[in-house]
Amino acid sequence: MKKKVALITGVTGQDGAYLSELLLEKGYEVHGVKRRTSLFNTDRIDHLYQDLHENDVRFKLHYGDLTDSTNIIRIIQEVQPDEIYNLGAMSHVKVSFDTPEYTANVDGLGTLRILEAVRILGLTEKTRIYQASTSELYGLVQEVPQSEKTPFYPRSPYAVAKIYGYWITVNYREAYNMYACNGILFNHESPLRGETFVTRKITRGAARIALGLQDKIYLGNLDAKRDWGHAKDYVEAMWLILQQDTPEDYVIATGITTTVRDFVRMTFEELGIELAFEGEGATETAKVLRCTNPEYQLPVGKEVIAVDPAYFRPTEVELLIGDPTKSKTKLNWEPKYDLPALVKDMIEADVALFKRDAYLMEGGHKIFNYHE
Ligand code: NDP
Ligand code: GDR
Repeated sequence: MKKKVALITGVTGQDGAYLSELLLEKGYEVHGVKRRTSLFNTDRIDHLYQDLHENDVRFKLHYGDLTDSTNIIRIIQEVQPDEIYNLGAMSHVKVSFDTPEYTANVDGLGTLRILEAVRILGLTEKTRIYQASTSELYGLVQEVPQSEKTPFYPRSPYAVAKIYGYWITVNYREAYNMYACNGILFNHESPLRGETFVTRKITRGAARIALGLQDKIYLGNLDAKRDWGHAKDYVEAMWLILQQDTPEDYVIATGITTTVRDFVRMTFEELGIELAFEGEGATETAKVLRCTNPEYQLPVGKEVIAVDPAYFRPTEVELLIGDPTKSKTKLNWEPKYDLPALVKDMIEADVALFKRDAYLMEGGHKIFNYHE
């Protein structure tokens, strides 16, 4: 059978890395779009790299950017993909308030550029397109749990840009009969999660505090509730969405919601550290109540969490909880990781990572750690 060819935008991101692994395991030839950066930014996919001089290279990177139509057209023309996964985005909700126009360009118009390129190149019958839509579209709560039928009410420039991406995908499907689908994915995390998203900020901060490398973690809204899953499970759903007889949109979620505060609690408990929360809003803190892990020397009463209002968002999404009924029944998709398993995976990876830092520091190396 002819090997399938996939093109992934956002290949250097969390999902791009897991999806590349999955597709390579399935025998695909995988092409990724990466941006030119002044330092290497391929840490997450370096283990997949193949020297282009080898035979049968199945993983190839192309320089590109979703803001550049001619570049997108050229790459798609060259690659002639059977499947495109449009994962590239300015994906940080808080940062989108600082860069709203850029976010609209990449996350909104970027989606249009992919769809238009496929149309211009006459590939509408060959190429299937996955659009990385998001639970952020639901924004201000209209109903819970949120399903494919729940109305949208975006609450950030990111979500407004993504809503354009959502609808232009639906429109091209209907107007040009394209196989183009939205995966409305709820938050998904992993050891590869970007360091400034809240889960990773917590797991890496907790690991560093336990190892004596950091004093405390400053966070924003601890009351926000998210439906968190593992990115490994969610990329499987992306692939399934493109393997169906008809193109449709799907919610991908666990159906369970948890506060940021409880994510903090679970992370520290995984390290054998029990926390006591006190105060509320901008004055809330968490201190060590008990530390049962002899490896970590944390005194009782040490403050490890404080709220910094700088992390509050001008408009917040307070509650997300997805209804995955459609994906469970139609795609037969079932996540393998629950939240405790996700927390364990993330904290174990961060402890291992920062033990290496601690070791290097003992040897006299300077390690700088930018944390936001
Ligand atoms: P990441 O932020 O980890 O990765 C984003 C990727 O997009 C990176 O490879 C980044 O490149 C690339 N990118 C950014 N700007 C551009 C641009 N102008 N042109 C081309 N590529 C660009 O995100 P995730 O992997 O977590 O998410 C993947 C997609 O899914 C995103 O579209 C996100 O909005 C969406 N999503 C994510 C969810 C989640 O919980 N993770 C949930 C729902 C949707 P670089 O490495 O150079 O920065
Ligand atoms: P989100 O993820 O905005 O849901 O977008 P993030 O982890 O950034 O925030 C989740 C919730 O935690 C609260 N929060 C903090 N967030 C960050 N980043 N830093 C903090 O210090 C902090 N303290 C509290 C936030 O206010 C928020 O309520 C992610 C991204 O991956 C999007 O691209 C994706 O579309 C959605 O998930 C689904």
